[in-house]
Amino acid sequence: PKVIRLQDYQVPNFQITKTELHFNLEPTETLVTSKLQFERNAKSENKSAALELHGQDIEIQSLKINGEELTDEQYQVNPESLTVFSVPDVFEFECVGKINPQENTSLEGLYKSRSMFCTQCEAEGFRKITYYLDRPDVMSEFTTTVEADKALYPILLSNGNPIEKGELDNNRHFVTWHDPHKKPAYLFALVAGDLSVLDDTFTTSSGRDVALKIFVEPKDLDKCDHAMTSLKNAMKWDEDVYGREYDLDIFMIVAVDDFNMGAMENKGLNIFNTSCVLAKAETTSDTGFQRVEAVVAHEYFHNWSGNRVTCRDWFQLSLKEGFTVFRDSEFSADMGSRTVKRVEDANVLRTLQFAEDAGPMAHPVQPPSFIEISNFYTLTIYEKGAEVVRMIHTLLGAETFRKGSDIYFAENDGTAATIDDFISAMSKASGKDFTQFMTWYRQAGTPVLNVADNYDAENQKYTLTFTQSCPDTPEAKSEDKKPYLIPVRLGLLGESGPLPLEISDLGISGVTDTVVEITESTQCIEFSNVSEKPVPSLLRSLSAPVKLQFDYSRDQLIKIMSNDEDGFNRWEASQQLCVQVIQELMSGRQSEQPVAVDPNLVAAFDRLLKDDNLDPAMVANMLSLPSESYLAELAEEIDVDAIHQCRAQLKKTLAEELCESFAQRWQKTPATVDYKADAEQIGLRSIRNMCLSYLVASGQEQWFGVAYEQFSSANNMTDQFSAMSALVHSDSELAESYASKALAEFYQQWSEEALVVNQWFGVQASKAHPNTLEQVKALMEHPAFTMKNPNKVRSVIGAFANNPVCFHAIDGSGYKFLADQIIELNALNPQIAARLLTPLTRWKKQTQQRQALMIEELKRIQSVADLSKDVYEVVSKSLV
Ligand code: B3K
Ligand code: ZN
Repeated sequence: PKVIRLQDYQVPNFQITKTELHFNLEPTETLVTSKLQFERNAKSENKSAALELHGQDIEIQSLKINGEELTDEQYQVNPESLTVFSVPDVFEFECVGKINPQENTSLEGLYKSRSMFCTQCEAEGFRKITYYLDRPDVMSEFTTTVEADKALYPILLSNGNPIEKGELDNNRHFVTWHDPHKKPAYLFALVAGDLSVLDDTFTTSSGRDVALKIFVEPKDLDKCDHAMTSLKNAMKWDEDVYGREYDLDIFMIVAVDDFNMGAMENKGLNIFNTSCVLAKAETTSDTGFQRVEAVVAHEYFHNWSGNRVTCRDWFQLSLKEGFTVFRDSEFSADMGSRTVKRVEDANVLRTLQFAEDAGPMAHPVQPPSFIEISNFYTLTIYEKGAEVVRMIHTLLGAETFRKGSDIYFAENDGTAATIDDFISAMSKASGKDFTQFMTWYRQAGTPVLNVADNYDAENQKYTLTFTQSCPDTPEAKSEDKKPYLIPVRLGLLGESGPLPLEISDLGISGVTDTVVEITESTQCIEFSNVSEKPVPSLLRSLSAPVKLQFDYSRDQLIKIMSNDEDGFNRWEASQQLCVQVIQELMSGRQSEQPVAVDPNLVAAFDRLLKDDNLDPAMVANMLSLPSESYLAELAEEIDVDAIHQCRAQLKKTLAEELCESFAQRWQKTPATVDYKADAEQIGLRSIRNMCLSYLVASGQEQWFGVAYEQFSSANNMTDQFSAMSALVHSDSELAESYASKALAEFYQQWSEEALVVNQWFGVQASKAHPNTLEQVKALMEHPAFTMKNPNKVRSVIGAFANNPVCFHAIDGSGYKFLADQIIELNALNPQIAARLLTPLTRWKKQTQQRQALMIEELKRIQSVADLSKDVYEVVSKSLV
């Protein structure tokens, strides 16, 4: 397979001014007629270039130029392209092609999801629909007619506004849509089905009414209210915070069951995975509600950051994704609790993105090359990309950042832009030089920021010495990497509170919180008039996506945990304290000299439980132990069993020793009555369920009964599922009968709700138990399971592959199982296959024995005939 490189970018030889499409929809034989108005691109150097169009799996019925059928000598068809050798400077190209949506299991292009037709074109799916210049810098005005059977597909949708509709012979009908905004083909969408709709309107700041419509299968109409509220909130927020108004008279969302990702921002017609639209108290947990709010907002925000201003090429993907994730994350922070949102984002970044940065697929936020672009919709492009934008926001301040975003939208509206265009706008707004900052876009790997301190009591001076480095990644050696500009937000804690900061070199004084810019490999910051030896609170709110190293004592961590002004760092200190204690248990285990859990941690947790002033959601987060994957991320060599056991041991010890405090906190936190997915109620449910999970972990049977009782009587999914999950994950044999009863009843109750059944699959596939693999195989035989639905695949196979103890079983059974599934999925759905492969590629930090087993399976996958580009790229890079 060919490597595509940023440095090879060339402007297109042609532009397509107008695109007219006609779809005659039939499940196995859809006819697509396209009429495209081409003209040579004035900016192209090749004035006599042949016309080369992208296209795949299309059966050509007819090809015309300016109305004349092409003869066989005038063109050539290859598996992925069509070349017309000689064309005029301006012409109309017409193609009639036949495609088979029914057999399209890749879920890219036009396909069927249950009884409806839908599309997914980003990044390169449009070429499976018709021959086209399928690249984001070719933008065209689309008019689309959809024709189908009227009874089976009463609803026919595409981008823009409906301009004509009518009846046809044979019980067929059609609707024509026109999108006045020029767009690249990846933003094209079409939907046809028997759908119900939730209607609403939004009046924009300039007084225009926009019709809002959410289309779902009739059975799901009662689960659309939250998405609609989230949409309206997002529309208002984008006006208030970014001055961005919606630009069409209609905005539609369609929910489909079979979808590779979360959702897609097609112009005026967003298509969503049902899991990111549907929400109802009884069937959806708090995290589900929050995900719906975030994804609805994310896709809506793309209307400006993505659609009005799109990407020149796919190397600029983070231009729209990083910026839009930053926007949706700030929106969620404004809708709920800012600190809680930051903790959640930091957890994802530090466990998943840092691991990606350290793995074989590590790439910069602007990758220099790829084989298959679908493999680059990554945590690095999205989450690290968002962190990079967040750092710009931190460095510039909200007001200047907004000025920069206004300049960016004004200068690039209606065009396909680059990351450099974005930075240039930020630079114009601020006068700041971003040359060094660009390292964040061009270098892969997670920087390590080491900090040491020194207190000079006599001169009342306190010095922090920062040393930065970045580990080797596939594209560059550590010693060849340039230093980053790292914004470090910090404060100093004294005995009785925050100390005033005086940094004369930087002209800072009189504040207790500030941002310093670290630009050198080694750099000192000197504070004056420091009256006592402080505890530094560093990298507040995770002000940069780096690994911070400071040799904190446990006393210092406890101090930050209880006193810091920055809520994020209080949480962070509680996590580091737990990490230290778990690591201590692990070394005890290794040297066969068991150690006891540090009583200071127990006491700190006890104080937290009794603290009524702290936000309950934050207490729950602070009581939540670092995940096994985060602990693995921190380890030099991963011992999955030790991590699992020591973490479980800590949880059990805390549960036993603080049983009474957990019980008290649980008792005095009322169960919520009328479910609302607001920050207050979510906080209450999270602390209550956190307490219950500890109480169940204590192993006392009375709590199994309590959990079972909560499971059966809960009026919302959060309480019901948390209780069941606590029982399922308990390692006590006594809990087993409660857990299996709950699991059986849960399925009985929810067998008709696909998304709830997925949760039921997931909890069983993530249980750390020797029987889990057998159980997973049994679940794959369950009538509700199918390899063709990505949500099902993720909830069974994906959950298992991210269940460390079971996936890494020392007999290699987990690896072999996953490889078998990848091989099957490679033929069905390459994108999902490649994505699911990730855990198997992370062999470097595993023990020798496991490494060998993992590599063996990777090689087995590599040797499969007809390997998709997607799987080929991931496997081959992970075997280097
Ligand atoms: N832009 C889409 C992602 C499409 C991925 C295709 N492989 C969703 C989003 O980020 O909003
Ligand atoms: Zn996006």
